[in-house]
Amino acid sequence: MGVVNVTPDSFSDGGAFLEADAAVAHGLELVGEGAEILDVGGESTRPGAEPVSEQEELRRVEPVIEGLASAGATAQISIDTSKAKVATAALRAGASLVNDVSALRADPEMAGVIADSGAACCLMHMLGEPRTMQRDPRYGDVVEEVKSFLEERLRFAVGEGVAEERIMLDPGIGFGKTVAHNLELLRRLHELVALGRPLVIGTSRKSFLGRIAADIAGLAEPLDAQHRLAGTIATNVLALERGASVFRVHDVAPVREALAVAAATLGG
Ligand code: PMM
Repeated sequence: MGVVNVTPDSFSDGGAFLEADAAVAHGLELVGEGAEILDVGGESTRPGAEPVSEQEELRRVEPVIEGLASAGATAQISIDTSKAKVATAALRAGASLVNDVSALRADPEMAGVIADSGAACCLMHMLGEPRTMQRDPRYGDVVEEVKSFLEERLRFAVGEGVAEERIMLDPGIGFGKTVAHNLELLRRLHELVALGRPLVIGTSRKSFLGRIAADIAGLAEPLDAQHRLAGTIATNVLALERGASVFRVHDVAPVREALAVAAATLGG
């Protein structure tokens, strides 16, 4: 799964057209690198990020999805949103997967939109909300808590009419988790695979990777996002070995190559 973020911090210059154009070109490039899913998002969920209005999110993502669909992108298009109206417009424009980081908790209409459209969905664990989630997150047993949350959300979605075979689950790496929580989730990922649905994993360029790399280099500040590829590859390979099946990344080509080598080595 290649990430296509249409947020001002990723495409800072130009008006709506330039922004959309650049995002479409980037998405097509990721397909060329082997992405089988493109995850288009118009609202940043980074720690501390402020929410974006529905109109603004729509303005950002709709032309990008239309552009990807009309360019004949061979990848499945995913919409990364927690808003039912944005999901509805995205599905109309050509998306067929809803990646909801709130796992159907943010918008009471979301489950119905997914159920009625027959789209696939990804339900992700998050403790708190993006603005505050990294302020001292605490768990008893992080894996057990994430697992029971995902189990409950899976049951809820099925109860609302979403077909179980179209649901994927995601532990939400970095969403209300310390470095130690993220590492424990990755180490014990097979316990989440036991829920019986495909697991999505999103470690790409996340800050815990920059912190670990800074520690070994003796630096006080985490390495920046451009210098987290080695950690991204390491964690995705480990996630593959522990049973994950969808890998949400910014750097499709190197991760895909690493996963192909790892899969060949594992005999898959
Ligand atoms: N991470 C981000 C955004 N959306 N969706 C899923 N399913 N899983 C994730 O881990 C995830 C996500 C934040 O990353 P970005 O700001 O680099 O897109």
